[in-house]
Amino acid sequence: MLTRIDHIGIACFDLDRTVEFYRATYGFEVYHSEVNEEQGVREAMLKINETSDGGASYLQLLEPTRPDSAVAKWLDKNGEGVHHIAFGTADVDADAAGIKDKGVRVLYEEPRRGSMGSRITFLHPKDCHGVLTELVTSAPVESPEH
Ligand code: CMX
Ligand code: CO
Repeated sequence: MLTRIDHIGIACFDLDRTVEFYRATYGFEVYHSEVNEEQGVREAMLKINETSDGGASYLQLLEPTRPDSAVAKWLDKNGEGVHHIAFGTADVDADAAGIKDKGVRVLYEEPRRGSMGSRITFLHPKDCHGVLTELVTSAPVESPEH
């Protein structure tokens, strides 16, 4: 069951400048940052609030690390902006299977590694009314590393 908005993914050209915008404008601080080579991103997670399912909602700021990455390709075409939304669930495998049965393309056979040791998969935007949609199960114990 999908129980929260886990994050909104925002593509940017310059992660440090974008982080500074969110800090200076809204007072949001970086909760966690990492490079995910498989996804081709350098990212910062800004925690916005905790949620009633025991998780939290974040903004995920994304800068591409290589030109052939999904985010680089999207930035070339669209410029900066909202790239995807992510719903949180306790069981990404079960939710992805159930959604696949409804005829929506799930992009990965098996969930892959996301931020902070989470397990993630994506639904094709063309099957979701134009919205690239991610499903996330957080790691059992979140251990932020800066
Ligand atoms: N939102 C909405 N539509 C999108 C999109 C997005 N983020 N990315 C691509 N599309 C649309 C394109 O506009 C294009 O539409 P048209 O055919 O009408 O022009 C169509 O989808 C195909 O796009 P493309 O540019 O040819 O790109 P690809 O098909 O090569 O890749 C996708 C699209 C969704 C399969 C790819 O971006 C992907 O695998 N995404 C999942 C991984 C990812 O996004 N990782 C980065 C985030 C990591 C994280 O959150 O941790
Ligand atoms: Co994401």
